Amino acid sequence: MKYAAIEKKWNKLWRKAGVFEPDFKRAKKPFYNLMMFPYPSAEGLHVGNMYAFTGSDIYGRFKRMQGNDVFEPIGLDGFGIHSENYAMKVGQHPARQAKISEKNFYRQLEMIGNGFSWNEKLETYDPTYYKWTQWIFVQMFKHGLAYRKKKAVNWCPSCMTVLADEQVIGGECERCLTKVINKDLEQWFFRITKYAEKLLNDLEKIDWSGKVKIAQRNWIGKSEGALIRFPLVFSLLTSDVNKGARMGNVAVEIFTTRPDTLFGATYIVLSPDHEIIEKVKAQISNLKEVENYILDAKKKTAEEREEAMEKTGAELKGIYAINPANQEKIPVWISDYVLAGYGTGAIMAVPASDARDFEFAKKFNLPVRKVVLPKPLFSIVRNAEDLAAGAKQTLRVAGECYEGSGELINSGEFSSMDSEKAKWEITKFVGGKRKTQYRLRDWLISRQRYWGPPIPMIYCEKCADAGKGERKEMPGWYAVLAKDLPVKLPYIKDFRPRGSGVSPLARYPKFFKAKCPKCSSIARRETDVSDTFLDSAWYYLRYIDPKNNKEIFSDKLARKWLPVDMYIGGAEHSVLHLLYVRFLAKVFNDMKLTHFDEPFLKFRAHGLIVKDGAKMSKSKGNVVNPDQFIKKFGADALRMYLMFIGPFEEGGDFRDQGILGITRFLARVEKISLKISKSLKAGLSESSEIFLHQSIKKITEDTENLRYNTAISQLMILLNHLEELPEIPRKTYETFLKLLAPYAPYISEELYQMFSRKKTFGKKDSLHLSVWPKYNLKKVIEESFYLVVQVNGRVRSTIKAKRGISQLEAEALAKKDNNVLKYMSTENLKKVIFVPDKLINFVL
Ligand code: ANZ
Ligand code: ZN
Repeated sequence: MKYAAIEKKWNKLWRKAGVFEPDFKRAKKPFYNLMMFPYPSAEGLHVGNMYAFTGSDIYGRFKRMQGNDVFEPIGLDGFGIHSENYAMKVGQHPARQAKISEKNFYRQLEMIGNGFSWNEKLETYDPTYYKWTQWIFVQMFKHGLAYRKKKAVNWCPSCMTVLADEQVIGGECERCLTKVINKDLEQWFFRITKYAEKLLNDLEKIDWSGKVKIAQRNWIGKSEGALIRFPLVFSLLTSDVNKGARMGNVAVEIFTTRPDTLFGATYIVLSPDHEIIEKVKAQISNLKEVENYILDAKKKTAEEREEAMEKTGAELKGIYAINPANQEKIPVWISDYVLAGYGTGAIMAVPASDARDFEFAKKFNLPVRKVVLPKPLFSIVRNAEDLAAGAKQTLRVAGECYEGSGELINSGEFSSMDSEKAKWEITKFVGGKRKTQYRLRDWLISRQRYWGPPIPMIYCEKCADAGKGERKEMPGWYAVLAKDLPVKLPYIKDFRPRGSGVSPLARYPKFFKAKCPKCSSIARRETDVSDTFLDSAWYYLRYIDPKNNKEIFSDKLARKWLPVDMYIGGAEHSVLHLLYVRFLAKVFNDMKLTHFDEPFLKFRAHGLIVKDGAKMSKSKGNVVNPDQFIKKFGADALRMYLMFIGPFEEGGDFRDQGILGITRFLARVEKISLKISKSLKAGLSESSEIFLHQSIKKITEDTENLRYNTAISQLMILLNHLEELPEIPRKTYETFLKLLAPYAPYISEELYQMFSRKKTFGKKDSLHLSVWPKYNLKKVIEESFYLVVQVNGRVRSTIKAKRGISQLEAEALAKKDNNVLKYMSTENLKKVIFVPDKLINFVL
């Protein structure tokens, strides 16, 4: 077969007939099959992209043949740093490079044989798209979910922009692997933390890959604890150092998950960034040392601080805190193991119950007071081993710190209380507050780069001075009016970032000079652009109505097509994209824009492809370009090979020679078409019929569960079987092609159309809209079995018999068997033992 010619022909015919275009308004069984759209920044679609797309497409084709109106859109996530960095690398302007990449990507995406609905394609850098990205920003602002704040942010010195926490992996920029540093900048944030609890709880109601749910749960990081105030005293104010003097109302609030250990708090520790340090500066007797420590700490990233081998710190001499449980005066330290951005940025240290505090106390010679003892060990001792373990534990408890729960000691009136119970009683006793804390941070949305949607905001200094603004918490700020959207990204020559902390757009007065929407004085447009993750956080909504220029999408279509039925993509997006999409879906639901609050009912993460056992990378030069393989072997062969090398959700190892097995298989599929019976009435033998139905069942179930590799194995076994038949009924061959269709869409269509007498090809004629084969359950269950016949317990024969036969029938069958007859005479038969559907034993 001439693969290239066939593929070209079918791409054309399918598109012309609209085989993969659902009828948006009239569809009866809408099924939204979505795959994460690619960012077209690199040299082109690589085999990893294709792997994911093929797996998603097989599912879509399968669902389509099962009678669903499948919608499988495609587009490009072409705004953002990935694309911009690539453009800079190849010395091209991002806007021009986008057009080049777009062409190349769409060419490749058409080649891989996916049933895309091309009419609905979209690109995030298209002004008709980002008009709505900006519109979303405006809605976020109007609903109080977008705000500005000065913050020490992650700064990538190489990309010269800020990064969201999610984009920093192990202290490095997720894109360029440069070490990330801290920088204080005014930034826009989206208030995702407001949705932390919902994002966490609703994980229960969606059918997603387990590892992604776990990653999201950890990322959100819920902790239940208490806020407790430690008043500060200041020793320089009084001659009696031991007494100290209260400094008005100055107190440090700490967050703890273990208020039960409060009596064991022997010092407190502040993050070096804690704001109270500035306020009490005058009272610190070793200020120089403290300031040096703070300077050093500022240079480190959060990651470095957390992973530091040895604890460091400085005491704020002259200042003490009062432990509110026992009124004890305890030292105040600063240390970078306490993070600024978590809890209150201050902790009470309980070295006897917390390993990090213990380490710190050991190093700086601070007191350790045990307040929790494990519940009496003897009660659980059952054997020598337990006893030994118990003894060991007791020793360790005595020597070091014990982090578990148990019984309180040294805790005043709470001594001997159960520590779990004491948690909230002690909190109450000292006037603390219960507090639920999340690890999740607000989403940093602004980027000081060029290639993105300009943030549609205007700042008016005059209004700001007058305390006026669209939202009272942000004087001077106004959203761009809906009629003025989109704020077009201008074509500027000098688009490169300079690392000055401002966007390249800030160098273009023509862009940023604006009129205040309120007072009409000269105002300044925001020059930052929004994070690419905003572009991709809502694209699935636009796909259903991409040409709508009156609204973001039609509600009617949304009710018909959304939420997405099946979403497939990489697990690396667990906490970035996949969390942002869920967040916005919830916001839209609250704004009454949509009728659902989870965007994807089902999500499956695909595995990764490696090359000869190693990760594919440009530096190793082992990146597989699908183009060459498609040219040489055809798209069908590459699709099937990719799906065959391992379970789709686990990935596999790409070996150049591996594809040959598949090409031979496809050639044999073609070859057996010569054996199709002339007579239309020809049928299969009973046993072949059974085998066919078993195969349909297995391929159906495997495909539904994305076990494509084993479905392909079954196709191969079925082909072997058909090859052995003298003749193949036409219907059987058609069934085979239908089972093959999702996997090898071109060849199966070509062979299927052999039977067509029509001159023109219409939508209804396509194999891909034919009905997926059904299996007959009765046939699937084997109807016969092998009856084991014994004489005096020894096997003398096995005879094929019908399932469910009676003892008498089995006896009759056995007595016809010559070998059995040789060993028995009916006269001295004492007993017959019969096990239905298994065995018969004649005892003589
Ligand atoms: C006293 C204590 C005693 C604590 C004890 C733990 C064990 P999770 O579960 O992660 O929420 N902590 C609070 N704020 C912190 C910050 N900004 N930087 C570093 N550590 C901080 O952890 C909560 C616990 O982590 C809190 O409870 C606090 O230490 C510490 F036996 O308070 B704990
Ligand atoms: Zn104004």
